[in-house]
Amino acid sequence: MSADIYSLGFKSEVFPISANNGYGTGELLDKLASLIPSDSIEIDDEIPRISVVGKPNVGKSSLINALTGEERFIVSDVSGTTRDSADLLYNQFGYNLRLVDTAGLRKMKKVNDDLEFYSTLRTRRAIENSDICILLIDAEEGVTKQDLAIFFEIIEAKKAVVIGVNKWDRLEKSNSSYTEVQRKILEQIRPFTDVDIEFISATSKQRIHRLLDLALEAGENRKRKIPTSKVNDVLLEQIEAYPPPALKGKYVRIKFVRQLPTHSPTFAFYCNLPQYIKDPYKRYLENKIRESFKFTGVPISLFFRKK
Ligand SMILES: Nc1nc2c(ncn2[C@@H]2O[C@H](COP(=O)(O)OP(=O)(O)OP(=O)(O)O)[C@@H](O)[C@H]2O)c(=O)[nH]1
Ligand SMILES: [Mg+2]
Repeated sequence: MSADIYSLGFKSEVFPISANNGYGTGELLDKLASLIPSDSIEIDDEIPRISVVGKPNVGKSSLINALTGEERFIVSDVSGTTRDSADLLYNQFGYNLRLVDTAGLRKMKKVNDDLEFYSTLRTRRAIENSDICILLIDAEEGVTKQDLAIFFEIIEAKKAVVIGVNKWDRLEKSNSSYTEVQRKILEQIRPFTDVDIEFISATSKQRIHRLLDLALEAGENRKRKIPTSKVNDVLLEQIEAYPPPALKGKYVRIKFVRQLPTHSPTFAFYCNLPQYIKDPYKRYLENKIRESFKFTGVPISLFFRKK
């Protein structure tokens, strides 16, 4: 090996390492990384990863097949057809993203056989591993408990989300259908209602690209970073207009706000008595952030620190 390296004209460097305690391995890895030409590494990070999630039989595999125009994933009437997550690179029509088909997530109570237990775990992992989730719900059934459980799982994982109401072709529509169905969904997903909803049909391909565009937009919103000066300009004014209520005769003063450099939007509020800021006021601040900046489809975290 070393003879080959010399014959290729490489200069060698010696790195003392220990495989037992890891001594020196960091330096070795740094050196190796520096030797790999950067254009030979695929920067996977920049390709958004979109998982299609939802309960069994809602049309997840159908949606991905409709987008790709291929019968790549098995579609059937039998609930639980997809047992494992599978992803593909989607680069048609100018898109460049990863699409992940997942197993229908059931309520834990119903998960009784091993196979299903594992597909549930894998779906959870698919959510964890994605940037954006398309939550499909069934137009005829509306939002069920199962849908809500998945929705809150996405929110908990701090992923971007958009809701697709699938099998829209099956509904008798009146003019008020859209707004009526939308209103009901928003009612059910409270308090996090800053989410886009699109009505689609995977079988007739109706509005499926519109749904994908909204998903990508939510992904962009998740990456949004607001400059500190702007955050302070906007929020300190709102805070002054409606300050946190005094507690036990003590005034709570928020002095400074900034967005932290995290993967999903996180804001830190620096104040004299962080523990005195209660949930209703936190909701007020979150609403003001949402009104002032575009974070549709994205959970926001707020932290209160002493300063
Ligand atoms: N009418 C109508 N039927 C649909 C639509 N999308 C899917 N279906 C049907 O719904 C059934 C389930 O579709 P799948 O794509 O297998 O659903 P899935 O969510 O992948 O299901 P699992 O893998 O079992 O979780 C199939 O019979 C599809 O033909 C739609 O937009 N309209
Ligand atoms: Mg499937």
